[in-house]
Amino acid sequence: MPQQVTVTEHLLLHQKRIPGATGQFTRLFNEIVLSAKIINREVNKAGLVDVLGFTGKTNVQGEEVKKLDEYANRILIHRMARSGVLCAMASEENADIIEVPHGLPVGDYICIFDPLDGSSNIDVNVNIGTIFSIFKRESPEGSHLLSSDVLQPGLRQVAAGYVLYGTSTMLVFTTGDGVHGFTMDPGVGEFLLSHPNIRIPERGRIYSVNEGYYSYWDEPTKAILEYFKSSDNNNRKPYSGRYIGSLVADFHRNLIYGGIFMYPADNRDPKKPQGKLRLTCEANPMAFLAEQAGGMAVDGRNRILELEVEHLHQRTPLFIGSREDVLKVREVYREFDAKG
Ligand code: FBP
Repeated sequence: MPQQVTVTEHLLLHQKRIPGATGQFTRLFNEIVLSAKIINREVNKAGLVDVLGFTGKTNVQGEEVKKLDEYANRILIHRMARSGVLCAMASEENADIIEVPHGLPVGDYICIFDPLDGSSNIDVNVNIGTIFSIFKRESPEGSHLLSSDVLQPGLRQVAAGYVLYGTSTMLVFTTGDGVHGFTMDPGVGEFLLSHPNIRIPERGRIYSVNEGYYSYWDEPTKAILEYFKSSDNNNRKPYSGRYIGSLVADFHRNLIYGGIFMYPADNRDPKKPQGKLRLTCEANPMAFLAEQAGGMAVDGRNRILELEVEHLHQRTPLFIGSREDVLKVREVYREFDAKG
């Protein structure tokens, strides 16, 4: 029988352990939970209402915007702005930093989000998600917000998480005190604690990558794939290939079963030499979760959470998941670099 602990109760328990905690955090999470419920309701009936397909607009990533993506973005911005605890937001869908509208109360927190991750899967009823990353401003409260307040390295996150709209709807997050999963009970309309203290297996049995891009990869990346597909690896048998095409869904499976998700750099598009995934709203929050669950996340050579953030929509290669598997990736890149 699940422990029937709600997100708010869990956060209040956590808050008690933080000297000087003000409750701002819990209020912010309450808005994330409410946004997730509203988006979940729309996702669940997507085929019945006019939210499938494209809006006809193109976003700052140069991607066509899906109606449900735009809907989720609108809900998150509206709810977050009314949390009373944010001084700024940023979204994968918006070119610039989103300030809290004048007249609404502000606070010290900054939330960066990918409103709907896995957009290529929206119209075909495959798992999608919402990803969020939370920082505290560094410049003095009440002073003019600086871009450096938003462009902080991932290791300065105070919380991160995702909502997975799947067979059940789950909220998985960390506040730097382990990773906890909550499952939506549709009968109650509440996220209830179902997966306390998630730990990712030290080594996995699954590799997750879009092999369709193999010919665009560099030699070390090809060698890494060969390692996971061969019997000459630490498992003494090939890893199993799984790729949903939604980072949240692929990451969540590996978090529970063990394994590695990879979105390497490729030379398909000279404008995107660092691959597709965004550092601020995808790689950093997932890396914080992975490390808090005992796993690891690198760009091939460097720890994702230590990467300098130069701009809001910066992209990065991502190798994330079970510690031993990600260490292998870094080892292969270092061997290639050593050969020069
Ligand atoms: P969106 O946030 O626009 O959905 O892009 C990210 C993403 O969909 C990830 O969820 C997923 O891992 C990846 O792109 C799939 O990319 P590809 O179709 O190139 O394999």
